[in-house]
Amino acid sequence: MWGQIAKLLLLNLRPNIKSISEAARSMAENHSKRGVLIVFEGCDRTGKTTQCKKLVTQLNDAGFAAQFMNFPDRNTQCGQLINRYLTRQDDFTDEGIHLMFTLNRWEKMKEMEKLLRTGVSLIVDRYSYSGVAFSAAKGLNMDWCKAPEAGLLKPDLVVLLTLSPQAIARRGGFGDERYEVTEFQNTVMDKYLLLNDEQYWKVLDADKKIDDLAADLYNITIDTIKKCETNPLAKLW
Ligand code: Z5A
Ligand code: MG
Repeated sequence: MWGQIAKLLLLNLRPNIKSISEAARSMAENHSKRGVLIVFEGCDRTGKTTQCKKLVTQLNDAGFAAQFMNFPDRNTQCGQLINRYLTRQDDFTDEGIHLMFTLNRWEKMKEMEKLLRTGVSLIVDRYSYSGVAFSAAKGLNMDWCKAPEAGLLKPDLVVLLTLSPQAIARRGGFGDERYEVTEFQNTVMDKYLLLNDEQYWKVLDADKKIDDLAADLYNITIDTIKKCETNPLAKLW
């Protein structure tokens, strides 16, 4: 008799068990969709900040959760020291300022990971590749420069914006900050190209109308979201 009761109970419960497991699966699927990490790199005046901000607006307007971030983040304690260095109010050794730029990224890692895991895509204006390319352009060893960046979140996509010398000339003069010197910027581009990894980098000529480039970047971003939103987060390098 107890066996029959158990059988009846099981038959009655089966549809519920099925619907519970379906709901759990669908919850897990939704939950496992994370935000994507997209980084913009390139030399001075290639339009990184312009494009990052435009992209975030386009994504938000289309209903995607997305947020702008930039490095150096001059608002943190470490960022304020970096700002004093860039604006020539302070001086540090090349090694010292390199580590400060890196620390500035580590300061933001918990916040970035939390946002990505809750489904917010991050559109980031400069990242570790600026750190390595600028310091290596000053003569520091590239492997030494990469070492303290190891363990930071790895981007799903790096967009390297390039401009020909003629196109740069049409964008007006440099500002007053350190590094805003043509020859140095050329060396930085050589170092960027050494870091280029075709598996997750796209090198794009930025000599286009702002809106045309923004449309291309939006399409690339949507492809990246579709491709990467269920992948686990990865670490550099
Ligand atoms: N640095 C480092 O050494 N180590 C690190 O780890 C990191 C950075 C993270 C400050 O960075 C410096 O720190 C930087 C690298 C170093 N030094 N340099 N060079 P920053 O990001 O604060 O630098 P910035 O002052 O913002 O400059 P920028 O980022 O190079 O500019 P941009 O963002 O690429 O360009 P933009 O501000 O979007 O546009 C520049 C102008 O061009 C502006 O007038 C736009 O209206 C115009 N523009 C933009 N797009 C177009 C198009 N398509 N056509 C025509 N005109 C355009
Ligand atoms: Mg900028």
